[in-house]
Amino acid sequence: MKRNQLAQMGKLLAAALVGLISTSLQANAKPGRSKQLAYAEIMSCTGEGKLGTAFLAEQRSKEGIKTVKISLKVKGLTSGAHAVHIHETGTCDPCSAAGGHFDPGPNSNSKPDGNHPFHMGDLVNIKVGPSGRGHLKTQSTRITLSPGPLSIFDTDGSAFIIHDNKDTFCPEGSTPGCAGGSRAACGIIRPQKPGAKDTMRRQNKRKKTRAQKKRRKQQRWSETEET
Ligand SMILES: [Cu+2]
Repeated sequence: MKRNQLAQMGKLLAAALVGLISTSLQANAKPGRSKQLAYAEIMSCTGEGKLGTAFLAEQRSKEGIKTVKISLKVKGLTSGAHAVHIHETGTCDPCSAAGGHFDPGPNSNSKPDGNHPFHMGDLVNIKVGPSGRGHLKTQSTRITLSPGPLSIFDTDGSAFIIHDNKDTFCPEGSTPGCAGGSRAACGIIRPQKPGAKDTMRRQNKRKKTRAQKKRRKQQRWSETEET
């Protein structure tokens, strides 16, 4: 056998070995531990720049049920409740280009006032305080980040839309515009690079630490008052 042929065979064997190792790693991935992450920068629809950020994390139960946790923070919105949905196209230029509500087939109907509130991308309202700031923490089993029929990373991607008004969850468009009306903000959802730090987890950890510190401080105060 010639030296060239031997080298080529060696390369093929190495490639096959790498493939085998990676398949076996995937097969052994523990449910609940393997996480898909994504994020979105929330931009104003009226030219006021960045208004916030959203983080998404998919977790799989032992039974294989996929849940996507969502944490979305915004500022600069009017006080009150605002509709939040995942819309069907990953573009925000202009905000109307994000299309209707994410609702893949076979019986899809992405019209905001049709099939509402049963679109796969329908979420609960975000509550914005008098300061214009709001934080939404929610989860959905209607969508996935990983590949599949409900993946928001389909061929044209997906985007968050925050509306000017609240979603009244009217069934089947019984009142036009009841899904939130005009669009206030938009954020293209992008996959977070593998190996990126889980920002949502870090945020929650920071929040827990702050709450613990506050509790300890309160305890110290009450102890001082008692003595
Ligand atoms: Cu919407």
